[in-house]
Amino acid sequence: MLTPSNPTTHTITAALPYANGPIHIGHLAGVLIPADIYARYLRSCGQRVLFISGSDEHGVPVTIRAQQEGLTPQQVVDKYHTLNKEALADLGISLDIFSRTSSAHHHQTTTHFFKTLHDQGQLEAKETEQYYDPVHQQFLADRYIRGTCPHCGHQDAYGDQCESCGTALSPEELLRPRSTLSGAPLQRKKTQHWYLPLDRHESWLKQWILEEHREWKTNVYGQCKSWLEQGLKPRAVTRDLAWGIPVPLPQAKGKVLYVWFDAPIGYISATQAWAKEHGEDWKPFWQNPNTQLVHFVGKDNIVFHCIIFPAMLKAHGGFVLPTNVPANEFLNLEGEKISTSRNWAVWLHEYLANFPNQQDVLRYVLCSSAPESKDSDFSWKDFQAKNNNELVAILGNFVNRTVVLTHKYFDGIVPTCHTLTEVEHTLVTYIQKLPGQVGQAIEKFKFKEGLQLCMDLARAGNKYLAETEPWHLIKTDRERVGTILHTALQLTANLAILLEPFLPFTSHRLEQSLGMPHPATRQWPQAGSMALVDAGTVLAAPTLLFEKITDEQVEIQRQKLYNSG
Ligand code: B3M
Ligand code: ZN
Repeated sequence: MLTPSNPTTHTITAALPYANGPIHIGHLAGVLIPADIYARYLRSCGQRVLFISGSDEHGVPVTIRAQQEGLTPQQVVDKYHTLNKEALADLGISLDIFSRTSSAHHHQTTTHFFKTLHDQGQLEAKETEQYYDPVHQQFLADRYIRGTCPHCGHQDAYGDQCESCGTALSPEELLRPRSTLSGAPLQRKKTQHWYLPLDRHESWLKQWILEEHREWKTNVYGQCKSWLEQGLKPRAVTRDLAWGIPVPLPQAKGKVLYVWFDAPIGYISATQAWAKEHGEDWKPFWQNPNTQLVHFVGKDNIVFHCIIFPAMLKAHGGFVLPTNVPANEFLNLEGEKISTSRNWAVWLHEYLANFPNQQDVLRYVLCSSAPESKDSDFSWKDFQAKNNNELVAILGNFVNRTVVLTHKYFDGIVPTCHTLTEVEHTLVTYIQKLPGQVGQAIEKFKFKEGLQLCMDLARAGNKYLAETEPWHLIKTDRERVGTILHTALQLTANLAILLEPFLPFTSHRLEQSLGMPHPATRQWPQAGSMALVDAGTVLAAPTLLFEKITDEQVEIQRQKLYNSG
């Protein structure tokens, strides 16, 4: 387990959501919530953590949205950046910075990065034929080209990726390519671009990933292996497009850097922006060989974070490479793929408005059904069931009974612990091991398992109360009841620490009701103890941690979804 005595620097990144729409539950379950759990846990262990994300503001998804909404690309990204930044803060995603790639600083950092690669001979210029829309008189970005996926036959695959099977594509691979702007048959026309020669990086990438990172998640390792075994080809890092960072070369007028070139550099520029604001040095987070760099991404981003960005970093020189890229699979919604463009999603800002003060319910449901090793599904019925049968009936019930009984029998003052019996000894042994077990699960990116281990503690608490029956004993053995409630309150205090990475709002409420210091961060090493709350401590008045979600509430959400999607 990580302890404060061996603090390491951890640079944790969450994939930058495109600022072409609001954040939805897919981003949360796949990327932001796992990254937040990991960051909070490491802080609780006394580690040095920088947790960064931001808006990905370039690229064709933004220009398409601008056309649809009748806005400029800048207006679109301003709108969604603000909306998403606030929503993430409301959900308790503990980012140190939520930056943006249209900032002047990001443009400078990226321009400099490109120039360095260019001047070091790490790029190749090549003239090729590209698809051109004769009606609109422009080269077509991959996303403006649609056609049939050669892998799965999906007829609406984009020029850069098939949304149905997740395969990354180039437009030339599409069968029957067509322009989405005009529908006109596409022409081929010559244009010059700059390429990152990935073929030059193939051999060290093979050694680094396939030999030295066998511990990466199987879905990630497998995807990398298949890419590497197919052989890497040069990838264009520039585009004929009006929206983006201009290519800083005199002969490249009208061209911009490819969004997937600038977006990952966004992690670096965000670090620099954070460091400047806090009077710190950014370099240890990227250039110290001991730094642990972990990228949280969805499965469609694996190749960019495991192969292309590392190749860029290596070509530039001086940067650490990711320690791990714990990518998740996809979360579906009511059995169908989430889609921003088809409006089939649960939007975070709407959830926050419809379920005020219930952030942890969403965090709980999305963590416990996260697509960690295979695609998973969110449904409103399941959301209700998990809230009512698990949060209310198990966690809330245990904490509530413990606090209410303490108020009832001891005026809300933590009673003294007297003689422990067998049942308490068993609990003590169990509790001692738990922080290590939950911690290990988190360190292995098995967040679901970690959360379930915490819920098992609440289950154990309920079982303990049911078996010892303090409500009967109170008539005959008040001292014994004191010991039972003292013990149950220690379990509750342990829950406050262990649940903090997962359910920070609940953890905070538990601390408040137990009179524990807040925040429960840097406290992981204290968990496992049965002496977290002193006898004599005055508890706050009992409040309900969770409330039942009604059938009616669920129906409203389902109607909204099915009427809009
Ligand atoms: N915006 C793609 C996505 O949201 C992209 C991630 C960039 S991370 C550098 O799937
Ligand atoms: Zn496909």
